[in-house]
Amino acid sequence: MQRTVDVATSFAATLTRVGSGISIGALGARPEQPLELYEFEACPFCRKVREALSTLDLEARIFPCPKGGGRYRPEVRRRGGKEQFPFLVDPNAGREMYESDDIVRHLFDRYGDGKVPAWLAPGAFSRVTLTLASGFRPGRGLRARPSVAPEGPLELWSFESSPFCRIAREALCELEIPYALHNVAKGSPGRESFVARSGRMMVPFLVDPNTGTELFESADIVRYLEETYGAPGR
Ligand SMILES: N[C@@H](CCC(=O)N[C@@H](CS)C(=O)NCC(=O)O)C(=O)O
Repeated sequence: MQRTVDVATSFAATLTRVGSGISIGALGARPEQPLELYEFEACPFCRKVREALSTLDLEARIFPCPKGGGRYRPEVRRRGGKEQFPFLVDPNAGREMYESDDIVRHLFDRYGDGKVPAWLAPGAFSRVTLTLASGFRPGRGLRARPSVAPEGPLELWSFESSPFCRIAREALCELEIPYALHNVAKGSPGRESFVARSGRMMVPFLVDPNTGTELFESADIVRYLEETYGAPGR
């Protein structure tokens, strides 16, 4: 029952955002070095940037910064001067940026065709629906929970609007686990190599090089993350 509610509310969040991030748009130049995004899953402004990454078929190194988190928040404060999220580092452009609208504009200018889709543009529609989407997932991907840091980053194949990928990302976020995010939205040129790598076109797909684990299925991924990196009572 709990799982049904979980999937249904995640699906509702996707519908609220009219599926933004389900498929790719016009792609421009590709970054030579990976983008870095400091964010947390529940933050509506971070959601907007993740939707842009998915639409533009961009990979990113994700550094989860849930409220109360001590693993990556200090880095954002050190680099940018304040704890505000999202915070994007684009080494290709020599930019370190706050403000979701500026980040989205930068991403579409540099890695798209320069046109920000209407549902990602500044304004009431995106503000209200992004906030509503977070409202369907109260408390999920919001606060840090005790965890053990992995030795190295994990890898997640995902796309932003998948209800199941969201469930996996929320757990990664709350446990402050860094990961390489491979976006494979519909139409992504990366799908072919993903299928060659994983054996089938299904996301989320988690790889943990620290333990040699590879998993499909959001429920299994959440269980694995809790058992491996969750630290109850710490
Ligand atoms: N105008 C900013 C607003 C960003 C913002 O308010 N982010 C919130 C999270 S949703 C934040 O950083 N809060 C501080 C915190 O979480 O400590 C944007 O669009 O990026």
